[in-house]
Amino acid sequence: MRRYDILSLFPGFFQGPLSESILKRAQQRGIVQITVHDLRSYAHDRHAIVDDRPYGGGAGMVLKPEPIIEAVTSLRQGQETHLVLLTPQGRPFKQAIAQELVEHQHLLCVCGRYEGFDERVRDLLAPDEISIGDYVLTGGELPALVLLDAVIRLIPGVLGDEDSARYDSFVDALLDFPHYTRPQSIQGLGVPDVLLSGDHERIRRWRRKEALRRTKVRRPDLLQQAFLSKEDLDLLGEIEGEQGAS
Ligand code: 9D3
Repeated sequence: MRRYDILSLFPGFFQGPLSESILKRAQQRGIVQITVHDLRSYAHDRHAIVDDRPYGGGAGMVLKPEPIIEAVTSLRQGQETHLVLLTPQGRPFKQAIAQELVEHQHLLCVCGRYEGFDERVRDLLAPDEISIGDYVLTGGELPALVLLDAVIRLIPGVLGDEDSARYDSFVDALLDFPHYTRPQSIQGLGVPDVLLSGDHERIRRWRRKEALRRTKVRRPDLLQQAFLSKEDLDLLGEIEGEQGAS
């Protein structure tokens, strides 16, 4: 069983997300154990103070190093523990990092708050520092949930067979093709004929083409990195030849 520990000043943040759907099921089935720890319980002074004013002055508070070092030392399991610090200065989270992290049996995710960590936490604990993107949040709690959601769904047995099979061939290289379900007509909008044809080879080719079209229009950066087959290049040629393809 893989273990995921979360260290946070706001343990209540996690109760909802961990008690729903796939993350809940993974815990119930004993595939993962997720435990949330209150950073404040590792502060031993009378008022359980976890933050303090920055040396050199300036706005905001800095997380004191001792509670974090104590908590990490206490929660660490030998060499097995991979320590993740969620901070805006971390390496940008990607699917490739989720695939890397799922190989660890024990992750300890430490969520920052206020202006962040005392620099000596980095010096002493050499954490894997991760950011989830270039926008400003109020702390590392939502990033920890994002990271764990992305990692846990990769564990064999967590998703249903139908879900998981779809993902092992491609590492989400392209954007998804358009999906349709019933009704066949809504407010005058129908469903592409090819999807009603029953011709599985035509459907497969159409879906691949529309995935390529979307990726080209919305995420040309992804198309640059994608491994494209001869068929993909043919389909992109067709798209190029169409009106308004640009
Ligand atoms: C406005 C304060 N910022 C001054 C440059 C620093 C700052 C400190 C702490 C900004 C945000 C935060 C809280 N964010 C996180 O702890 C965080 C985060 C994020 O904000 N965006 C993306 N990924 C992450 S991971 C942790």
